[in-house]
Amino acid sequence: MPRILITSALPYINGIKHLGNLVGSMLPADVYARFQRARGNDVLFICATDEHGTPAELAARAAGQSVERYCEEQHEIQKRACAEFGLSFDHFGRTSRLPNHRLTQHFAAVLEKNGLIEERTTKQVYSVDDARFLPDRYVEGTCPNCAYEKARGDQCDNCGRLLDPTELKNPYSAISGSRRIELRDTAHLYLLQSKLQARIADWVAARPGWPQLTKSIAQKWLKEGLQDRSITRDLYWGIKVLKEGKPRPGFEDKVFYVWFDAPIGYIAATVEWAEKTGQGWERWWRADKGAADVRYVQFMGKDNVAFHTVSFPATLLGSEEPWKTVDTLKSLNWLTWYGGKFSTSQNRGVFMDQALELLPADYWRWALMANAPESDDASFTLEQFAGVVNKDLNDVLGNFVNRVTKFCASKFGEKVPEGGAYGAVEEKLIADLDAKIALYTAALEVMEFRKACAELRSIWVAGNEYLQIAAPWTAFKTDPARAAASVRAGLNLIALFAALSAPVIPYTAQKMFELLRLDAAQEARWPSSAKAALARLKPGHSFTATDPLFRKIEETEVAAWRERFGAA
Ligand code: B3M
Ligand code: ZN
Repeated sequence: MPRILITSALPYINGIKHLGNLVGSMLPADVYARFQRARGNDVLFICATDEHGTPAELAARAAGQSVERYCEEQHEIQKRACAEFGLSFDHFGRTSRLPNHRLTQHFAAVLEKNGLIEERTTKQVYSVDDARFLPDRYVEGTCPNCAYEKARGDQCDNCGRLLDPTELKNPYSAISGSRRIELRDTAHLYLLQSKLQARIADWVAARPGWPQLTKSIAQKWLKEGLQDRSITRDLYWGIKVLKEGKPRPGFEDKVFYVWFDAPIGYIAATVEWAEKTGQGWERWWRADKGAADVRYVQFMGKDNVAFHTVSFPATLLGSEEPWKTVDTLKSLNWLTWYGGKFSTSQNRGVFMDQALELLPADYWRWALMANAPESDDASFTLEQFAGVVNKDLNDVLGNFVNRVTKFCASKFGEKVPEGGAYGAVEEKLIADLDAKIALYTAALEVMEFRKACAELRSIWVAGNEYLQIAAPWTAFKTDPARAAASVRAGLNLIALFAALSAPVIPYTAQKMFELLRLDAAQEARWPSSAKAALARLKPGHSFTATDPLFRKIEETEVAAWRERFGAA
């Protein structure tokens, strides 16, 4: 059985994620994981919260909590929201747990042994009043590029430029606001990525199948030439820096940089999963322990691609140990909120917990995946969301299920009717469906989700068209056997639609199986032939006609949500 390892970019711990983050990595990864499981593959789907770095410390401080407590609480909040969205992780770990400490320290040690880590003393921003160095976001000031006055030490939010804290003009401490800032000498560990240039270039070249967005980002970084980068920070919260198993002299108040330990977190979260389930983790990660035939697929937003095509591979390849590296990397563009940024502080956009207060997960899952920001950035608007839900889910899928079950219940009772045989209309339906299922399957296989959703929608449409042509309500008066055959086809289509829709709208698929009194776990197998699918339910099989699967979104609701979420 083919084995597929799937990881989603690890959501940062500082607060619940918005719809853009969700569709940027976790949701498409889930759709893909569900699809591959239904195909009968052995899937391991791993995610975790990314908990180190200055944003975690600053957010904890703002919340008046210790950073340990803050991360623990936020992890639980995110974990719950992910579960409620149906994200089917085999494990949702934490980068602050012990396995990640061990592995991160292990990698640093072997990289150093291989001559790829060097201690360098450089000038860093120091706050006299806070009596500490100010890494990354701990310092703010004027952007050297665009003169924005509240640029952060690691990046300017106005022009997007990545910064080094020492580049800021008029710097001040983000902790105390103090402007008594000096540059002082301090030592840090540098990963000598420049030595790995050829190695990484060869490795990238050996992966020609990468999607275009991924390839172009990797090529851009390689072309600019890999820079040595500092992998430690003057921070309290993080993974301690060791030398031969003991605190490294001069590094007692330092920890590893969050982007060094975060991707190692994929492996560490797999170790957590293994500890939880009693299974082996090495067969997923070590080529010498059976992982050579694992296919590893990563999902992430485009801003994370460089870290996964260059930095993390540098860690893995530089170790000279047989670690599994990524085979296919699916990257997504931005989903915007009415063309702008989602923002907690400015109250713009819907966040994961709020979304589920408004409507069930599948409404969002469908709208987000059908409009996934693949070829370009895409804008999310509540108007478009309501339109997609009302049309695709209500008018097309929901209506189909409702019509078939209600009509059958009223004319034949709540069981699959007997009599009649499939004829030319059904032959055509089957041929039509086989072609569409093949296209849908192929789109999911190459992770083109917008296209996949369009194919799935057209499969639902084909069901409605069939019903229009077969018109059992008319046939019933003159030829009840013909009506029985088409209702039987209709009920079987519900089961087929459920199996095909399950990766995208799993809760609805479950309801569809339940109304047909089928065991969702057994039926979830990927349909290979429409003909077999249409013969699945035998005459006499009972079902339960239920309420509509979806409800429409009213204009008044859209208006109220616009107000609440800052769309106006
Ligand atoms: N935490 C993504 C972010 O929060 C970052 C991903 C890490 S993946 C190893 O922007
Ligand atoms: Zn700027």
